Amino acid sequence: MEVYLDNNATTKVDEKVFEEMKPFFCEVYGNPNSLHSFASKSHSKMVEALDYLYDGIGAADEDDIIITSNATEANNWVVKSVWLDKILDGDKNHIITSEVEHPAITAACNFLETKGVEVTYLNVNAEGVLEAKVVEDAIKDDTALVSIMWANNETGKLFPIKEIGEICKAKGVLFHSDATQAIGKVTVDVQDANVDLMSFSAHKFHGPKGVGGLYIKKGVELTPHMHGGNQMDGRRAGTVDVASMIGMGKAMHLATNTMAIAYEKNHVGMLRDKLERAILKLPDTIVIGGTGNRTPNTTLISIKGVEGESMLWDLNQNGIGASTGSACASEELEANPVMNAFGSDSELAHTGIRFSLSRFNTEEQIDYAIKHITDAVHRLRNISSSYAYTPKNHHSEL
Ligand code: C6P
Repeated sequence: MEVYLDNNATTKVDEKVFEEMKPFFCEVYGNPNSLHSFASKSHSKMVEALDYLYDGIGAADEDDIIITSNATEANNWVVKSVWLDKILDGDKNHIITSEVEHPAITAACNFLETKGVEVTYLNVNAEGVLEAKVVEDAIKDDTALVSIMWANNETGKLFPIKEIGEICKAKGVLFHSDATQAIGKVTVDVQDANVDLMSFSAHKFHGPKGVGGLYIKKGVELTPHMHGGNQMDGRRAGTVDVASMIGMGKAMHLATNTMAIAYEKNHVGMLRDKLERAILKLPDTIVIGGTGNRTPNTTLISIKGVEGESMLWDLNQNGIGASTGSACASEELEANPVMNAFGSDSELAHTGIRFSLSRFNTEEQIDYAIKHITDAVHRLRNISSSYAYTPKNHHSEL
């Protein structure tokens, strides 16, 4: 059996999404900006896709959603545009973010630091959550941007976006949220949350890879990301990837609708909890950051005495795909910043395994995964030099 439990890295494209995209390669291929019927067929389907995107994130008609290649591009655009508009061409010099953002934010901020910009990387609390008050206290007169993720990719922890949005609005500071791991898992409503800018990637919610978007609230000025033609209101010039955009629209429609069906009826949460409960029955296991306030599909578990990489290898032998953290840091041997945010316990950082589910996982798959995870823990602890079995921790359910 194959069990894919790495859906925070990427998801399977929904067949319905793929079907929707297919005609736009070889049959309907007109440039949507041309003035003939080959073009208008693409164009009308793109309008439908945009409508799905607006509905899915609760955007107002007068707001903008600009198609990008992914969330990384959208995040970089925000950070660098703020530098150009508000720092180089303005009187601000300070950006606030958190220590647990994706590198698409932190690396862009690190780059700005080399240009003399002051960046504050806020700490999360013991549960891995950023408190809104901490953001409020960090805002200064010269703060140009607050960028805080909606949900963390490794722990699944949800951040108080609405409260932070209200604080930023009251203080007149631009507020961006990276919602890459929230869309399709929890309700995301940009108006209710008072966000000015929000990034997302289609492949995290069963859409294609290589396409994403940036929500821009009406009235928010950003230097165009690409200068050129007048596609995307001149904010990101270049012929858009029509098939991918249409796929992303359909995926958003299904994810936000399916959320009502699968997530709200708690199919995904129920399976995640079953998996988690079974692992936690093993001695010396903990959920990093605890079980409160998370996306329903994610759990980050530390299994004492079991090196994360060895566990992944063992599971992979049995057709189970999981990860030790975010996919883009998986070749680095150092403990990543999210794990480090929980303190200096390097064992915790090296024994963390992330399981992230999707609406396509079944109970049969989870039962299979539980069996193989349990076996793997037993095997790896037996050969571990750092984990000594005692009568207390050598439970019979192993
Ligand atoms: N996180 C993970 O395994 P792209 O690659 O641009 O589609 O998505 C980047 C990105 C941005 N923000 C957040 C919160 C993310 O989780 C990701 C992707 C994957 O956790 C791959 S590193």
